[in-house]
Amino acid sequence: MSNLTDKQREFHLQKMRTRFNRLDLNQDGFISREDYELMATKLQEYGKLDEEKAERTRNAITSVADRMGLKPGVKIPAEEAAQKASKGFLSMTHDQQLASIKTFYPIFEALDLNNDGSISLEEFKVYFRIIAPDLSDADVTHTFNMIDSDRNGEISREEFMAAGFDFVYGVEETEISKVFFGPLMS
Ligand SMILES: [Ca+2]
Ligand SMILES: [Ca+2]
Ligand SMILES: [Ca+2]
Repeated sequence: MSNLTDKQREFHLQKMRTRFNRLDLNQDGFISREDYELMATKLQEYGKLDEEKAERTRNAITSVADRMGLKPGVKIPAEEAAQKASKGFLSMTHDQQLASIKTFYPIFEALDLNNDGSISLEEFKVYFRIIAPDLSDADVTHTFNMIDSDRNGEISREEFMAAGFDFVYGVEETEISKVFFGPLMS
């Protein structure tokens, strides 16, 4: 992806900024393991998970932190994380991008609170209450509807992967890209 315009690169960076701003759950300006642990704790609490699911969720979420090299004590400024992620994702070949899709699986598993294979609106609201507590119900529902591309009221694994793929790798200003992590931040 070397022939991208400045506008496309800037749009992609804006998405990554939004992503890390949302994932900086303790809002200290840094991305660290603590943010991911807080995510697991809040999913357990808000999602009223039983012990087994809570444990699986924590493992899934911390595997994401592990993949990012976030060992205990490591802190990356959110802006640096966004710049690095944008550069890294945009320099991958299409085959590398497709192969990396499986890294989204643990997130999907974690958001499917009742393990029925899809994410309901209620489950999605639990997640957004954690990453974007400032958003209105209507905004969250809009994001949900954008990801639920066949509009059957449930987000399937395939729909989640497709939306995540557009958000993480896409450079076009699609609506899904603009709302996947809530409205874009600059
Ligand atoms: Ca943080
Ligand atoms: Ca579910
Ligand atoms: Ca659907």
